Amino acid sequence: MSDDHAQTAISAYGTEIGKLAPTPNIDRIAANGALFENSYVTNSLCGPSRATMLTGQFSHMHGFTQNGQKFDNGQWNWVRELGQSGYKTALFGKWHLNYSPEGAGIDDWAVLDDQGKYYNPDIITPTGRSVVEGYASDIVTDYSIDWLENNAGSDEPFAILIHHKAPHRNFMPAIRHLQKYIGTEFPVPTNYFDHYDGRPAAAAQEMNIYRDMYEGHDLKMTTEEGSTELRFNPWTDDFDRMTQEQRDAYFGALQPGNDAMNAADMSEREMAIWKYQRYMDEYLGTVAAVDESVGRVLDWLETSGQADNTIVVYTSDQGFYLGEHGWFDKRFMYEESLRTPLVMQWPGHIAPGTRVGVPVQNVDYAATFLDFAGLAPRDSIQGRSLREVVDGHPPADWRKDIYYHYYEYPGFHSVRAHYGVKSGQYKLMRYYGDINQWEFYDLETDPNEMKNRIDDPAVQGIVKEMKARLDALRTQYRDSDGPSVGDPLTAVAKGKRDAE
Ligand code: SGN
Ligand code: CA
Repeated sequence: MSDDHAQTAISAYGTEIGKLAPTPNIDRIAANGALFENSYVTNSLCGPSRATMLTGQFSHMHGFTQNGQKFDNGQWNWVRELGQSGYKTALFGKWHLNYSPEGAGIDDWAVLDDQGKYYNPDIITPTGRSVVEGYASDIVTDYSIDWLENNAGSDEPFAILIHHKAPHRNFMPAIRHLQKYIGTEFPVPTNYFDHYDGRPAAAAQEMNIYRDMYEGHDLKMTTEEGSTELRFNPWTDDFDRMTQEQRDAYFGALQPGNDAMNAADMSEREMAIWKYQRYMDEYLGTVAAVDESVGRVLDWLETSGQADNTIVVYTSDQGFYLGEHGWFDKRFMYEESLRTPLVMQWPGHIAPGTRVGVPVQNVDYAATFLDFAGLAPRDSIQGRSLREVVDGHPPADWRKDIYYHYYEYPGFHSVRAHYGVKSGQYKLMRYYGDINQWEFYDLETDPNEMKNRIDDPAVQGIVKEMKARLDALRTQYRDSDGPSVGDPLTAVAKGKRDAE
């Protein structure tokens, strides 16, 4: 698993970016097995997603609705269950549900501290914390291969979770990948200069590339030609912890681009596009190391003889914006962050080249792993096993609708709380709190979600039907957080009611 990896940045998904920045090793999994064309999260944020994958429950059930909360490591999770059934279990990389996975029932672990650092990260193990010199994605892979060497070579079953920090902010590639995409022109999304008409919550966000990205910390822009001084860089630790050699190599590679940018007399629009290109160079540079990591693990499985009897899954904790609507980050129920990559191989069980079209969600993983391991299903799980789905015979009553609920507001990037339903080509969303607003999209005619048609008389029939579906999903999944679907609460009325 990676952190914040957009589907659009994986070549197996057939995207324009994928053509310019291919991911051959992630694609190997898709070629050996299945690619899920409609794979979604339930709450597009790190902690809640991870808790959902572990427990098979929506955020309101496992209780971890927003980052920064403390996940109860004692609750049921599929990794512990596999451990109790004779599997050796391990976790390397980002946990982010708590300080450490202590108590979650995982045999061996070494995790990054919180979000983790790209260079020379702090690593926490059961015996304490230390700084490990090197690049995070390589370190996580080294630990993982080492563990596999020592634990996975025999006939005993194992489960390993390899959780990269990349490509999460602040997007720092390994030295060897710094030049990889410099000079590549990435296609600027058609809605990069979105004005958010009719979408007040989209207008109120703080995750715009050309307005909110930190010019020093995120984009590594210098103050003037010839200078190495960074522009706005509120958290210096990411760069300060690098060795002099790493820093020289890193900033040396970016200096020509920075100098040219400072020397040029760019309009605001040209600068916004320059920032987009720099963002892509850096983000996709970090993806390159993740892809190499996947390749190393697949190679290990193949050469050790374990590949034929091992299920390999690649996913992310959510999707990400690569300039669509002008954004980075995630959180919104719009497509780019609602979608998450999912590919899976299991030789002899999943036919090579399988494409799964039905909607699946990360709430399905726990049920799937129990089922694949031959363990009994569990009542507390709200998702469903993907076994028949990957076999190409989804059960007749497979879900048609997916349910989504985002909570973290006030919070980083100022995305209002909202819930919603996606059903085929239609999407209905409701923001609640200080912005109270419904949105409705027909993705067939408006795939970029630019035209909120909630008040369009022509679609009132389907809006009504979608509201009923949303209401049914909230009942089915037992979500009573936020206003009920029938509650006509407006921002003003709510303020009044709170005052009473
Ligand atoms: C950090 C990032 C945010 C990001 C959150 C959540 N800022 O706070 O941009 O939205 O993590 O990300 S940073 O400059 O400190 O990196 S998540 O993947 O953990 O949910
Ligand atoms: Ca994330």
